[in-house]
Amino acid sequence: MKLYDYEQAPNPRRVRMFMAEKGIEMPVEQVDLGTRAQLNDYFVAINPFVAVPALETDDGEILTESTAICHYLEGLQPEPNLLGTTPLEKGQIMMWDRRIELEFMAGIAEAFRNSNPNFVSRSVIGTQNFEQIPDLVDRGIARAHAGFEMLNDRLGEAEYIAGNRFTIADITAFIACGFARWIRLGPADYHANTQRWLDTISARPSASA
Ligand SMILES: N[C@@H](CCC(=O)N[C@@H](CS)C(=O)NCC(=O)O)C(=O)O
Repeated sequence: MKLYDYEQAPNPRRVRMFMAEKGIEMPVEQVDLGTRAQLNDYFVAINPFVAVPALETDDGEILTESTAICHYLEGLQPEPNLLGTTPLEKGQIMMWDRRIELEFMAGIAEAFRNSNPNFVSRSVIGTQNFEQIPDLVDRGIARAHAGFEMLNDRLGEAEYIAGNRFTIADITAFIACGFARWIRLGPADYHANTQRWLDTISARPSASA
C-alpha cells in the first residue's frame, strides 16, 4: 500500500492519525499542494479528483476520501476499533464524524479557501477552478464558531465525541481544531469541555502524526 499525502494538510492528517492509532505503516509520497502538484498529469492519472489523501492498495486500486480510506484500513486491521462494533455504535460514530466534517471543518475550509491568496481560482477542490467569493469568508468564520459551540456542548454530554471512548470522530474533530488555527480561531476560554478533551487527545502519541 502507499499513501499520497501532503504533510501540512488536514485531511491526509486524519488518515495518518488513524494509521498511527492502529500502528499501520506504509510508504508515503508527498504531493506538494504548495506548488499545485495535485494538478500535474502524473497525479491526475492517480486521482482524477486532484486531492489528497489517496491510498493505493496492494492490488493497485486507488481509494480517495479520508473516511473511506479509514474504513478500508479498519477492514484490514480491525483493532483497535475506531469505527464502532454494534450497529448503533457504528451509526453514532459516523453521525458525529459527519457532523464535525460538514458543520465544523467545512466552515473553516470555506473561510480559509475564500480568503487565502494561494487559493485564488482554487476555492473548491477539484478540476474546476472556482473563483473565491469574499462574502463567504464571514459566513465560514460564523460556521466555524458554531462548530466550536457544537463541539463544546457535545463534550459536556460525553467524554469523547461519539461517546465514552476514542474513535474516528475524535480524530476528525481534533484535526478540525488544528485546521481552525489556519484562520486564527480556537476554542473560547469558556469552552472548558473542549479544553479538557484537547488535553486528552493531544497526549495520545498519534496526535503528532
Ligand atoms: N473530502 C476529501 C477532502 C480532501 C481535501 O480537501 N484535500 C485537500 C487537502 S486537505 C486537497 O487535496 N486539496 C487540493 C486542492 O486544494 O486543490 C477527504 O475527506 O479526503
